[in-house]
Amino acid sequence: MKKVIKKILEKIKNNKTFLITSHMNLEGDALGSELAMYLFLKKLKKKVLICNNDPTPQIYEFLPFSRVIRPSLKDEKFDVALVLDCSDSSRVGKVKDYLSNARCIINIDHHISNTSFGDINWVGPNYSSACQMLYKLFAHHGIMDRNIAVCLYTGIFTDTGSFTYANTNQETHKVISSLMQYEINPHHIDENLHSLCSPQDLSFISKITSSLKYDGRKKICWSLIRKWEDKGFDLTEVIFSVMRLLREVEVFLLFKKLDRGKVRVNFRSRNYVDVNHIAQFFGGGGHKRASGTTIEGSLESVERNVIHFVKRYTNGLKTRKKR
Ligand SMILES: [Mn+2]
Repeated sequence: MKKVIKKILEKIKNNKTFLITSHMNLEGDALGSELAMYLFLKKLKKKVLICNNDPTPQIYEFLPFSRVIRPSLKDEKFDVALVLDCSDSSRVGKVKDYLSNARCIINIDHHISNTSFGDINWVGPNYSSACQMLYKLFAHHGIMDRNIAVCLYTGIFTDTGSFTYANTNQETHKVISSLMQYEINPHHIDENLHSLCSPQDLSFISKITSSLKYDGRKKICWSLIRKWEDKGFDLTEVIFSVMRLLREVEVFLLFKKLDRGKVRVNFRSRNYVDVNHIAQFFGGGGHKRASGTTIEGSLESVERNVIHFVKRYTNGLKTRKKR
């Protein structure tokens, strides 16, 4: 057993009260890992609370026990805070205030940009998802049931783009195969996650995808969004999945205008470009193939600076020709 896994299991064994949290802008891996950890600790008869900065998006309400997640806490004290799928302690938002109520912070994450902010840090950039890391942790303990399996499946499913991204490997499928023993229903999970748009949502998406900017020579595709609409689902992923249909594009970007003169930039790459590296240059981070950052400035100036920088990475890049 890895030393750090042993350390985490010991900390869990020797303590009673736990706080679980994750990053802002919740998605499948954040919520899946939180709820799986909650159920695991409950099985060990621990006192557990989950608290998040943001409300749970509607599409994830099907996850077992999603209703236990709290928007705030009183002045509860905790032995241990578990921060999951979160690269940086500032990304937990207002929950950061409660982290100091814990005597020990355990940081379990797969972002390559993780800042190792915990007292115990298990950072595994080779894992597809935080959920795949938790599978390993729970397996050492021999604890698994259907509800935990549904949560872990959902996190792995969403973070691998339905098992299609480059972070999907043999180990990922082995874990999924083992989770399938618990009679989870992949079709039901997929339906909850992907049958989600109203006709208005679809026209918003089509507005964005019909005004894409595209630099074929530089293998870059991007979109400027002046009025971002928060939906009950992860619209960013939906738009990227449409953009990915473009052949011979390597880097995909979304520029979203936020309040107070800020712009959120999301990056995705297909095969070669390290977008974690690019996002880190602009003060953000994430993974090699998916990352993001928030930059101050007008939409146009941020677009100009970022695209100029991205071109350094795609210049002269030969992408695979369509056969
Ligand atoms: Mn993740």
